[in-house]
Amino acid sequence: MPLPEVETIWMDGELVPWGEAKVHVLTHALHYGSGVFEGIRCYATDRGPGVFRLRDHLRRLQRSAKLYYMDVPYSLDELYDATFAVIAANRLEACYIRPLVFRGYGEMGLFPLAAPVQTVIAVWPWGAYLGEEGIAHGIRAKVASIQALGHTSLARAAKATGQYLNSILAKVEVTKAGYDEAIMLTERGLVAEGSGENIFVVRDGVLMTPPPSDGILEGITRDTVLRIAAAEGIPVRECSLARSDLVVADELFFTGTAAEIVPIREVDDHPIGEPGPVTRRIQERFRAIVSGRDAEFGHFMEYARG
Ligand code: PY5
Repeated sequence: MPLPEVETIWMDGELVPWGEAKVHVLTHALHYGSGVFEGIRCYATDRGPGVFRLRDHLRRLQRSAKLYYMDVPYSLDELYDATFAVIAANRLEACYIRPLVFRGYGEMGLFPLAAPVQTVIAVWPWGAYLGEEGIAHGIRAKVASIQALGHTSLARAAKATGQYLNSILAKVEVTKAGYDEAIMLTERGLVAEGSGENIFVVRDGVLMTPPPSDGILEGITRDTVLRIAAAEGIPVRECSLARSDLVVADELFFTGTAAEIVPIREVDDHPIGEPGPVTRRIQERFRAIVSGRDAEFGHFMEYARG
């Protein structure tokens, strides 16, 4: 992708020019998907670039690494400062942030513990992942035929690169069929999540979302929505959902860092309608938080130190 706005990437402790951030073709992660990553957003605020829940994302990165037997070779504070350094080096106010920790060159077997662990933090301007129109009026979603992998197949709680082969199959399947995003079911047929988003259902004023035990990524936007709901007095239930719960919902929406909060206006060709009042309220509160204008959740915005 051409990124004329971005000049520099943080790689293994240094800022390197965009074109020099390279790896060998025998990098372990390239062959086996042995990497873990994060997706984080930085927003323009009156106090300068503000990163949404940066420490929480970096903690999840460390947990993902642990689940795949990797030690992140940098402390949380080092990664925190590196994130702001690469944002500043590229003179960006708002951007997407992609930390990646992966097994590098040096081992071709499946016992990878001798391979070096490499760390990069890339940033780039990234608009609404499912489109501005989607945020405003909702998108069309479809349940994919490919299932979400369960707890017996891999470490579901990890955000690992290889796990996204599953999401790619779902996303391509529904996109080729003319839909905007895929919904994946568990092996037991329960609703898990989107290809890169968590999912919420509103019915009779109650906000519902599947629990982590149903094999979802514990999304940081999901957690934020649960906290917003508590603050706004919206009743919440974390509970398993069947496919039919989607069709009879009053409102449906996806949450994720790249996507943000995206209403679903149609699921499996059943109309849900224009974004409803609960979705709108949560979208508005989220927008206030990420623009640095929400006193109660002000601590979710993090800024360069010193
Ligand atoms: N579920 C999956 C499978 C995800 O990939 C993501 C995030 C989420 C849920 C939501 O998690 P969070 O709210 O913490 O972002 N997906 C990435 C993102 O940056 C990659 C999308 C291309 O949004």
